[in-house]
Amino acid sequence: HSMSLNISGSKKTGTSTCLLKIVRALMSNASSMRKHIDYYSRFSPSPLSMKQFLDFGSGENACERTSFTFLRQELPVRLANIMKEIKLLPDHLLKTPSVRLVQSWYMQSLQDIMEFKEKDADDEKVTYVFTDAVIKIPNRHNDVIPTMVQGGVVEYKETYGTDPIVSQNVQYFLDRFYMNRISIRMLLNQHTLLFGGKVRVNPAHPKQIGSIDPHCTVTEVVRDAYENARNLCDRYYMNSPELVLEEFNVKDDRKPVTLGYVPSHLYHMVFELFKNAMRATMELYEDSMDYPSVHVQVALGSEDLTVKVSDRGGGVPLRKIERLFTYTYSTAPPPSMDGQRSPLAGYGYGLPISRLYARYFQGDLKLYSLEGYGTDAVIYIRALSTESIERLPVYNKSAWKHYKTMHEAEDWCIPSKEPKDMTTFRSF
Ligand code: W6P
Repeated sequence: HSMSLNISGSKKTGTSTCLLKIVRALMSNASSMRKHIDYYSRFSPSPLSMKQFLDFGSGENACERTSFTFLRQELPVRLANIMKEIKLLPDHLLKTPSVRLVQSWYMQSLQDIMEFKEKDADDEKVTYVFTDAVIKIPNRHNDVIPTMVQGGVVEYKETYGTDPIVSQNVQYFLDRFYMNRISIRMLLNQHTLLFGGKVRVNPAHPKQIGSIDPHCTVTEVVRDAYENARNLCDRYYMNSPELVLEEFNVKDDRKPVTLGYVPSHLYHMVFELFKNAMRATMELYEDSMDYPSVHVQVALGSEDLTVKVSDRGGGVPLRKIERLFTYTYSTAPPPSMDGQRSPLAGYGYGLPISRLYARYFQGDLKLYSLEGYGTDAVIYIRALSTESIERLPVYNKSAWKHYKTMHEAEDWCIPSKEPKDMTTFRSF
């Protein structure tokens, strides 16, 4: 803002003075941004519980002013924490164009919010303009995931090969980076949906509190995800496995399982699991006209809500399970029919990101496989809205250590393929 004034206000000065002013403005801007990042990164992010999200957005409680004052502190804290962590990446990675581009997006978004630093929260015009700014931020970051994978994995691999320590650090970083991103988008989205329209109800989902359904019917989301995965499957394989769905509600067996949750997060996870289950099934049974069904069990207990997706697609050996959650492994092109990629293969990092969605509210996503038979994929979600609390990365000494610690030798023996001739030890 001040820069454009400077430029238009210096018409009468020579070109060199004008340029000098621009350069000065840019430099002072960069240094003030550095100060903001240093300042806000010293705060720890404040995790919210599902209950807090719900209480805040319900009835007369919802208040744009309160949301404004919370977000103008919390967004810079979450942005600055992760921006500091980006800077801990190995130098050669930091220098890739992709990582630079992502950094510039974060810088711009932080700057957008810093505009409101000294503004009067009681001025309706201020909160109105803030909400407009909040609406615009997520779009800028739409391509963060493919861009980061491009920079952190593809560009890096091409130039430097695969160092296991670097891969481990990249995995650690991407998990924390994406979790931070999920959390920031959650905050921005809640604010937008609650205050961005004329009324606080989402016309498409009037019973939702922003993106949260206080009574999310789990089987409805499961059926929806199944139908959409099945459509993809039918189009590529000309057939698809059936769904068998069961639910168990410990509290009241006559009532469907519901909970306060973000339906789109649940959908994302279950859709990903269906795609994997269907792909495994179709590729194992190929042209047999009959395919074993995908079984889903939904159970609500006192602590957990569990969703298990079971397929009989032949399973995965234990040794290869971990790599399904690895960003660096899963970007390799998957096996394909007729040279065409299966649409069920997704982007390749669907599983690690689905696990982050599960973990975001203190749940988890695990795979249990019986090689030669099939796979159980299990989503765990906290049943209580007071226990569903955002799980957020924080930039501190202990995070710093993860990047800077010299990884020493393995503290487990390496199994040798050719065991020592045991007769050497014979004492008889
Ligand atoms: C597989 C591999 C997999 C990953 C995730 C979910 C289900 C399945 N089935 O064979």
